[in-house]
Amino acid sequence: MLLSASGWKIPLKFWPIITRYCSMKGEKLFVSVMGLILLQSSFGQHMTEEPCSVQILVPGLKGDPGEKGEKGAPGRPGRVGPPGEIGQPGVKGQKGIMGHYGKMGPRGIKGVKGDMGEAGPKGPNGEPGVPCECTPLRKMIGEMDILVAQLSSELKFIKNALPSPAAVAGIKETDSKVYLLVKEEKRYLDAEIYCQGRGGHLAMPKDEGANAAIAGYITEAGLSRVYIGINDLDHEGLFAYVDRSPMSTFSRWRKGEPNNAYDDEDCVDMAASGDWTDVACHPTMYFVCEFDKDSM
Ligand SMILES: [Ca+2]
Ligand SMILES: [Ca+2]
Repeated sequence: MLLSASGWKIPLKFWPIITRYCSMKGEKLFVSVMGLILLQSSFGQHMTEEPCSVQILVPGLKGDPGEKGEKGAPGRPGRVGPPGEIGQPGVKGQKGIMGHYGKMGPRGIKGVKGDMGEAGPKGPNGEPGVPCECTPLRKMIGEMDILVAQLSSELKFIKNALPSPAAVAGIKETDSKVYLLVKEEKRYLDAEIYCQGRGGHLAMPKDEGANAAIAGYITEAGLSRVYIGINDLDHEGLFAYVDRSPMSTFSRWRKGEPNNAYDDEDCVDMAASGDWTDVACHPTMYFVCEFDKDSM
């Protein structure tokens, strides 16, 4: 609203903005209210002289309320609120479907060796051998096989018969027997057990040749007498060999023997001379074992 300023007193609350329009300079100036007060005293006499007019802009009375405006645009999002409280655990869901197979894992440790498989099919025949003059060689090999077999059996016997070298005075043999003088004092029955444990018996001389061989053995060993395999343990006065074979016609009783002295002589020893004597069975003495060559 444009109002003339001459003679008007303007309340402070309506201090206006004064705009002076100057036609000469063609410019618009804004002057403060304080300037307006000064103008009030001199404005009347200058109005006719200056080609300017001053107009004061003053807010008018409050108008009628306008029509309601249109709804504005949505406001900006508010600030982020504080974290909420921890919720209650939910109900366990149902098991899901099986996933895809994973990657192959690392190689495992070596397993236990399996059982032996069945024998495979028979292979093809080999190429025919080259002919040679093999007859002499075969004969030699055959003879060597026999020698090896004999050595093996003798070695087996020695291993079985010799408990310790000091206990044995070597071996003696005839065409069919091997005799072993054992320098280890034993009672008669223990001596027989010893001989049986090595595949033989106490020596059983059944002819002069065998008796002489055993006697020579005793003599060479420097002994006076040894147990041999003859006794009358089953029937008093009826002597037999320790393998229960009967006495033959051969015997070498010392003169006056057997006499069953003290009614306690059921076993037999042989002297270095080859003579036999019936003696008690419980004293300990050396003895001679015999072994059949056929069974060795
Ligand atoms: Ca007797
Ligand atoms: Ca006697």
